[in-house]
Amino acid sequence: MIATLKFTALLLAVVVCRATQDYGYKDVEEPTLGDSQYGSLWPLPQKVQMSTVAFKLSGVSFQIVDAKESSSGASCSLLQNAYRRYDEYIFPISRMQGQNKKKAFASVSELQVWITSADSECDNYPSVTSDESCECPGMMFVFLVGALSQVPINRTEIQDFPRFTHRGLLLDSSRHFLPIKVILANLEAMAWNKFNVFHWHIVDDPSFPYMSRTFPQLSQQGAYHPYTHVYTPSDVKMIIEFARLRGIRVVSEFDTPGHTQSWGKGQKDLLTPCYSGASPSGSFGPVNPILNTTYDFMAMFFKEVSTVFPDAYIHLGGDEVDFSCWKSNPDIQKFMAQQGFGTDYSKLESFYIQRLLDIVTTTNKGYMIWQEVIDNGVKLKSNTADTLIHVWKGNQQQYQAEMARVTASGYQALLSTPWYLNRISYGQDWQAAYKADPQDFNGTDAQKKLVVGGEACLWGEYVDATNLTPRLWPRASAVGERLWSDKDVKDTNDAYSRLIQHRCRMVQ
Ligand code: CP6
Repeated sequence: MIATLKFTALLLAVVVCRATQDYGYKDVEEPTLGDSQYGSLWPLPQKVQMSTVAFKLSGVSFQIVDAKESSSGASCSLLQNAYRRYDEYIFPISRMQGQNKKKAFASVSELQVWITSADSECDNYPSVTSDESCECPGMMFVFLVGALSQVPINRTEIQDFPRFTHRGLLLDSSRHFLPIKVILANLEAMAWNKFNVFHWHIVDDPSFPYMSRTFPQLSQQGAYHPYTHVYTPSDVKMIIEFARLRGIRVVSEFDTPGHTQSWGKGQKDLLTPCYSGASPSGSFGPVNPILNTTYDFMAMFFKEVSTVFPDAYIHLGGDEVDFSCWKSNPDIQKFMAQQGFGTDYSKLESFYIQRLLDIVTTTNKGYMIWQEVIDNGVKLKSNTADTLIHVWKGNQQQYQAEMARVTASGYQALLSTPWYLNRISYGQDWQAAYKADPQDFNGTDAQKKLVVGGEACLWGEYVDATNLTPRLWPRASAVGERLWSDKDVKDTNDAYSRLIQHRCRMVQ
C-alpha cells in the first residue's frame, strides 16, 4: 500500500544508535569497514540522492502529519497507527521523559505524508497488487547520533519500489509452539526489513495448534496442549491485523498429504493405515487418498481456512510424501490397479493433489505448492497465474536448474533453497544469503519475469521462543535486501557497514 510504504521508506533511514562504545562494536572481531555513503539505509532504496544541506530535527516539536493534499488522513487508522509507531522509533525515550524542552530546534518540525493513490487501501488487506512504491522528496534523516533533541540531518530524496513482489518469511509453529508475542515481534522485524509475506507453516506432523471452528477436535487432540498451545480464532485475527497494519500478507500453510501425523489424532480415518504383512501395523501414513470422506473433510476444512485467512493465496504443501505406507496397504494397492497407476505412487499423489486443487479452486483462492508437486508430474490444469511453485531443494546448481524448469513450464516461481536459515554455521554466513539471487539461472527474459521473489525459512525442529529471534535476525535482513533492492546492489563491504548499523537499530 502506497501509504505505509512511502512512510516506512522515509523513516527506516533514521539511525538511532548511540555512541559505539555503548553497544559493544569494539568487541566485534571483524575488519573495520569504511562507512557506507548510504549510512544505515537497509534495504537500500532504488534511488537515493543525498545533498549536503543539513537540517536539525526538533525532538520536541517534531511531528508526523497528513499532508493537506493527501488522499487519506485522519480517518485512516492504518496511517495514524503508523505515525505513532514511527514517532516512537525516532524518539524512544526523550518524549516520554519530556527532556530537553528548552533546547528545541525548529528547523524541521514536520514530516508530511502525502498519499497519492486515488483509492485508499486503509481498510483493505495488502495484496499481490498493492503499490509499495514511494517518492520521498523533501527531507530524509541520514544521521542521528547522540543527543536526540538536536540532530543533524541531510536533505535527501528517495525513490523506492521493490524488485520482487513476494518477499516472504516462513515460521513453523508445529515443531515448537510459538507464543503470539514471538510472532508479533517478528512481524515487526519483518516490516523493518520490508518483508511483505508471513508464510505461516502453522501445523505439521508433531502438533496441530490451529484451532478450527469446524473441527475443534483437531487441536484438542493434535496440539501439544489443548488450551495453552493453540491459536484461537481471535489469536489468528490479531496476528493478521498486526501484519496488515505493516503491509504484510499472511499466507497460511496446511501441508498435505504428507506431514499430517497430528491431523490423525483428531480426525478418524483421515490417514492411511500402514500394514505389516497382512495386518494393520497400528501406525499411519499420509492422508488416505482413496476415500471420499477424505475429500469431504478437505472441502469443509479448506472452506473454513479460506474465510479465516483473507489472503488470496493458500499454501497447500505437497512436499516429502513418503510412499512406503501407501505401498504396504492392500486397499491402496487395489485402488492403484483399478486406476491403472501400476506401481507409480507419484500418480496416486498427483490424483490426491489434483482433487485438492479442485476443492481449493472453488474457494476462489490461488495456491502455493512445494516443488515436488510438479517434479512428480502433477498436471495443474488451472490458470498458472494463480499458481506459485515454491523451490526449496538441492544445491545451487540443482535449484537453479529447477527454477529454469519451473519457469520454462510457464509457472510462477518462488525461491527458498539458499535461505534455509534454520541451518546454522559460525561467522559471517549472512553473506551467502546475500549473494544468492532468484533470477540467477539460465532462462529467457520471459522466464525471469515469472520469478515473483523468495522466502527465508526458519523451520522449527531446533527453534523455539528462546532462540528464534536471534537465529533469524540479522541474517534474514540479507534476504530482505536481496528481494527489495536492485539486482546490482551486491557490494558486500558496503552492505556490511549498513547491516551493522541496521542490526543495532533493530536491537534498539
Ligand atoms: N517440514 C516440512 C520440514 C521441511 C520441509 N517441509 C524441511 C526439510 C529440510 C530442511 C528443513 C525443513 N521440516 N513440512 C521441506 C519443505 Cl533442511
